[in-house]
Amino acid sequence: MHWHIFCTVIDNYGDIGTTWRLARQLTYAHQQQVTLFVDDLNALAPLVPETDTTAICQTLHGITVQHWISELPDIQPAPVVIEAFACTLPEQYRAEMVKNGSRCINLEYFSCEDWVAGCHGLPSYQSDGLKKWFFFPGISAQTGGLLREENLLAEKNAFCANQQTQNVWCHQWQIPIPQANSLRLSLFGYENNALPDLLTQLSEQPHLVDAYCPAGKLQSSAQTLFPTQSLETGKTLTLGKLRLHLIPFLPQAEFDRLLWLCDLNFVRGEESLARAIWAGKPFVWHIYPTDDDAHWDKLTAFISTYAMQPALAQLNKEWNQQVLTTDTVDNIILTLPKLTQISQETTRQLSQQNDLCRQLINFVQSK
Ligand code: TRH
Repeated sequence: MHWHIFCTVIDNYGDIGTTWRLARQLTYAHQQQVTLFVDDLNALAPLVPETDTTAICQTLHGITVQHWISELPDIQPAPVVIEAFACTLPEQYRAEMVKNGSRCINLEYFSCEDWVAGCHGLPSYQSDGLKKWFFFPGISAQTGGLLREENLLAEKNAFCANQQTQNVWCHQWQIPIPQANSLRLSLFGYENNALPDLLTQLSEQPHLVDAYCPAGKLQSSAQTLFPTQSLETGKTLTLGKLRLHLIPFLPQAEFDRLLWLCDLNFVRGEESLARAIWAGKPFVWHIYPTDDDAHWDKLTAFISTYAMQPALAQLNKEWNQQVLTTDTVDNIILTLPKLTQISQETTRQLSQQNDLCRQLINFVQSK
């Protein structure tokens, strides 16, 4: 079956990150033919370094990527069209969809709020007769699941069990090999005023800490701790027992391994959150903040649905408030083995559900 996926990049990497991952899964795991229409190739390039940001149309990893800048070339709509995150389809194309009887899915943002289960899978009636449905990612059985590659957990287990593989991988991606028995953290996030406190509290722990911060917004928040240093990718900064590694932004296909390498993962947005869930390690989610503060409801709903342990829930809240209390980090460190065990078990349980791509295909076939 042929699929067209439309994505407008609002900000950051979440929109393109999700649609690119979906395109890959449809192509590789389900042998579907996919064209991804995206309006900003510069957002795709860090995730897929082979991207030619000047090409109108290119094939990347078996997926046709069409730069959606203005008028689309004269193309027939596919039988299934994914309108990611309620982006607006081109008028002419939409009219053709109605004529052809294409099915349109509005792939929505991940959320665990109560109303989502009631809206997932509902038809969205259109005055021009377009056949359209809502599809919501989620972690409850009443929602559409999360994207998860078929062999993801097996790959993760193999990586985590093999020190040599980890070292080779670190070397390949310019990531300093963690010190023996250190506590390892990944730090992906938006700017955050709590970062200096977090790093200071970690540096005062009795054991060594390796913190990996990929190039991006959060790196700049470390500046107040290192006022005389320039924060360049590739550098390692030292504070007491802590080493802060400013590492390159990785291709999307490698990002999981950073999470697998670490004991505690800080992520942001919905796409990296899903990856942190599959990593089976305790994590802290810096949710994308909205002007109307709706993100707090979303965060609270997630913490409750995921049944996050209190110490971890506390750190999640404080990280989003950007103020840490003194014993929050201590509580995490003290309970880390237990938190890890629980995270692994939750991941195992969630992986019993069909992943989003499988659920989406089943849904489309049922229509
Ligand atoms: O980039 P984000 O902040 O995207 C956000 C959210 O999706 C939010 O909901 C949306 O409304 C807003 O943008 C406009 O966070 P997210 O969703 O986690 O996407 C990050 C992607 O970047 C994800 O696919 C993982 C990937 N990534 C890499 O590929 N390499 C890296 O080194 C890192 C750190 C991330």
